[in-house]
Amino acid sequence: MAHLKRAFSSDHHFRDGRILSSMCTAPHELAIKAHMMFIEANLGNPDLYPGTKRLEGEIVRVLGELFHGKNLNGYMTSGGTEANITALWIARKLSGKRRVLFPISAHFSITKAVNLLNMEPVEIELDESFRMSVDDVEDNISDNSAAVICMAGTTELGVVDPIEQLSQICHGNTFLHVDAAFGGFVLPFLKELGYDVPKFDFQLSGVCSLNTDPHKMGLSTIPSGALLYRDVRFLEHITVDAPYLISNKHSTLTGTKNSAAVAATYAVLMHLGREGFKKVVKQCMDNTNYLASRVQELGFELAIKPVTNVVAIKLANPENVQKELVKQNWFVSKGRFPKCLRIVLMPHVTRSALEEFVPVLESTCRSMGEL
Ligand code: 0PR
Repeated sequence: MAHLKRAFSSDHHFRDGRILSSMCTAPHELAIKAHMMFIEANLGNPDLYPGTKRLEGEIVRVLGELFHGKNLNGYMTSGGTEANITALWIARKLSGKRRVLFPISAHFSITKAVNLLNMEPVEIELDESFRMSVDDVEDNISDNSAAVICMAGTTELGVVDPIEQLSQICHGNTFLHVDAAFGGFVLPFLKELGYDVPKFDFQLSGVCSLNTDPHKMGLSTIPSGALLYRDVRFLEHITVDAPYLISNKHSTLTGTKNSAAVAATYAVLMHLGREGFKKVVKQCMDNTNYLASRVQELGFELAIKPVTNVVAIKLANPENVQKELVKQNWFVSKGRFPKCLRIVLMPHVTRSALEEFVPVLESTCRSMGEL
């Protein structure tokens, strides 16, 4: 225990209020309770855990409704990486083709998936709003394309690709997967709060699958991702025989899997409901708008007007500024397109932490000639 305490105290914690880089956050207290209760559950062997399996089915149903799907299928994953790999695995098997179109703003898990599946990456440029360029997709899509991957909330800027147009291009021909790992628990509630949110989910008929991460804005415990797909037959393509199991079949990438987070996710979904999540997203967006105006008043330029709870400040050399801020125990990250300092306004980031942070950002940037 002494070793553990030492290790724990050298970690950084959300409750310190200084982690401004993460897309994960402190889980809801009920999620922690549920997680502990189901600590030995293993949906890799669902025959032993029919109760946990039922919770997973309920989550898929609730998320299906949230994302305007009808009778969607799906299951819980360890997060966005596993979900993205699985979606591309399905697309590869379904189409028998190798070319994958994805924006240069895609999360690096797509590169991993393309690599693992020995697919051929086709990187698509961004338009002037840093979204996947529809023109570039049209120039590159062909009968040889296995899939198009698009983003509903990019990791770096939180922007949403023009999915309605992509859906029209792909419909009936090419598998379209939406990576809403971050945006899935933001966009539906932003819309309810009156923000202008483009369509991104199963209400678009070309969308074949979508993933979202309860362990990001869903306030669940790690590891919690969800993959939803339109057609139950998709899964047949990745199903293998599992002779040791009562059910005889296995269709998920991981075998034994931490399933406590399934209970945690169920608990938060039921406890907060749409109204609860709306409040969480409102607080995050209020802080986003607050930070955006404070830094603009100081003379910084934003990469974009925030569309989700990410503030991206244009800098000549974000890497050096990041290093200086980290030295002062402020954990920020950086973006590439365009070069910027990236701050994610997650639920653990408080207004008072921002009030402390802004003068540090100002003095650091002044001393480095960035302001
Ligand atoms: N898709 C998107 C859009 C993502 O932003 C991420 C991760 C993934 C997929 C992959 O999800 P998993 O990491 O759950 O497999 N986004 C963050 C990132 O890599 C995760 C993160 C978390 C970053 C904590 C920093 C941090 O401190 O940027």
